[in-house]
Amino acid sequence: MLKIYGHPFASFYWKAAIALHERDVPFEFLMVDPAHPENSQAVARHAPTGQFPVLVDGDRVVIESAAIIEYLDLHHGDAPPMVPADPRLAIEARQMDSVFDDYVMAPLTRMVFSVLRDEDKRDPHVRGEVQVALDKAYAWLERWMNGRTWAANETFGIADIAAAPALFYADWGFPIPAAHENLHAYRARLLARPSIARVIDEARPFRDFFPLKWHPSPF
Ligand SMILES: N[C@@H](CCC(=O)N[C@@H](CS)C(=O)NCC(=O)O)C(=O)O
Repeated sequence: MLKIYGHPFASFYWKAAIALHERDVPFEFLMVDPAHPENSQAVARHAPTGQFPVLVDGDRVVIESAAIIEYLDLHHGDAPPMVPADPRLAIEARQMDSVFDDYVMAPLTRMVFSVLRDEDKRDPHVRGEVQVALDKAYAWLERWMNGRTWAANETFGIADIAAAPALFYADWGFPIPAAHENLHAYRARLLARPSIARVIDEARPFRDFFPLKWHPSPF
């Protein structure tokens, strides 16, 4: 059986888990936390900075959420691929996966790391810079989602998988402005999808981990 290292609250683990659920692939979940040092040691061996998700399929180890999703498309489950088989369509899917990872998740992660520092070591400029970055990303995505149901090729896929944790957590820390109706409607569509509702549910017991507590929890 496939093994996957991760943590139920971790956004990039969500990406792999959503793809597994979409493809109805059974897997063994290996929790990366202080109670399971052997799992942390395994991800430290497999991934450059010990980051997860890490997928183990027999002798094959795959790291990086997007690569894991593409690996699952090829080797596990028989749902439509999360990255379209047509390379012309795959461009838009990969483009939007990167947009959500790099311009939504990355600024939010920067804020999280800043807050996790000791108070006297925090950079006071980070919150404003992250707000500016997310304002730009939200405005761009509001235009992009105009007339679209899903983020790429009008088919649920890797772009929406990346969007789910990015928009879920970013909106918690830095609420999407109410005027961005397309983006709000898209986020609601994502959260209603069974594979995504499931990872949100599995993360619920860990909601106190979220360090940007200036807004109420959406759980
Ligand atoms: N580019 C990686 C990012 C993975 C990542 O940042 N994972 C987080 C959890 S969601 C992590 O492992 N954080 C702990 C660490 O970096 O030590 C991917 O797409 O899988």
